[in-house]
Amino acid sequence: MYADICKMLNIKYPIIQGAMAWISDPSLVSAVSNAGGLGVLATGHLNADGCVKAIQEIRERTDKPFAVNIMLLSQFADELVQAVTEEKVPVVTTGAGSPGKYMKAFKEAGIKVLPVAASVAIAKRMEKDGADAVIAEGCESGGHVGKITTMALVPQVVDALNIPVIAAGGIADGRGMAAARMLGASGVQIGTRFLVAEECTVHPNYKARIIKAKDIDTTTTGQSTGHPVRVIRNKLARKFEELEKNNASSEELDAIGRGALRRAVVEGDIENGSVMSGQIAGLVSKEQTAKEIIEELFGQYKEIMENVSI
Ligand code: TUI
Repeated sequence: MYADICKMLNIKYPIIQGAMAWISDPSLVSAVSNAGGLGVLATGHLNADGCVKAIQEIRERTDKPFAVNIMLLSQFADELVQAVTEEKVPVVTTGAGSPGKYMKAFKEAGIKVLPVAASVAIAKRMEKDGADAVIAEGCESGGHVGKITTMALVPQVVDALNIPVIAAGGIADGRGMAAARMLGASGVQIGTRFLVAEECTVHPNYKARIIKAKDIDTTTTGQSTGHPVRVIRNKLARKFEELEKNNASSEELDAIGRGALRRAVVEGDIENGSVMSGQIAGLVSKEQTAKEIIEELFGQYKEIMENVSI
């Protein structure tokens, strides 16, 4: 039930903002939390010092609960975990790996842990390791993705687990929220729609590209490296595709990928940078405040639920 996750996380709406490296900073996180959702700080681009500074800034901007995401492929994962446990943040989400070895430290600090899982087997392992809820993320999502769609993944994870499941991937309006609820989800995680929030500090070129995007504009690169990433198709993505077709080594691909997200997010180079985006970008049509986004989403969701018939 959506109400249960609100109670567990002490938030007004069952809407969690997806962590986006370089993008979900204290400005976006505090805006989402102040609007009654759960803002999530991305730390994929930060070390422990940067993370602690960002947590302090969030706390200056909001007294509402927020989360910190630990991207487990980060070279700083160990020190980031230490930082969030010392700071005793209310909630941690994790991505791109299993947080098992950190679970004890999170629990001892009284932190609620919501790992992202992209398959049933990994979701089950996370429940066993002590997760409070699992975020089931379908391959419609932007960034690092698994192989299964949200529609197929969420009900299978719901049936396999006894803890709440948050649906993620391909959700950007009240219809998506209602659909997730029908699949048995206890809440939703939304990234792409919050990319165009007024409080989101991503480069204006990036926002404009998301707003312009059509349904078929994303692709996944890096399949051959074992870390597929969903991005808007551009010059960089085409270069990746070409190299992968020619069996380039993962070192070569990594070298091209390095710094690419920063190039798009900070410098606004949306042709040669990595413009990570979910497939739902085609539905995202205008810039709004985080509060407007959340209230519109929940308003649409409520209207659907009140008028639903067989
Ligand atoms: O983590 C994400 N999305 C991301 S992270 C990111 S930064 C990045 N940049 C370049 C290359 C790679 C990453 C951009 N987007 N989403 C959560 C997510 N987690 N999706 C899938 C998973 C996942 C995958 C494997 C979770 C657990 C897992 O476990 C593997 C295992 O064996 O335990």
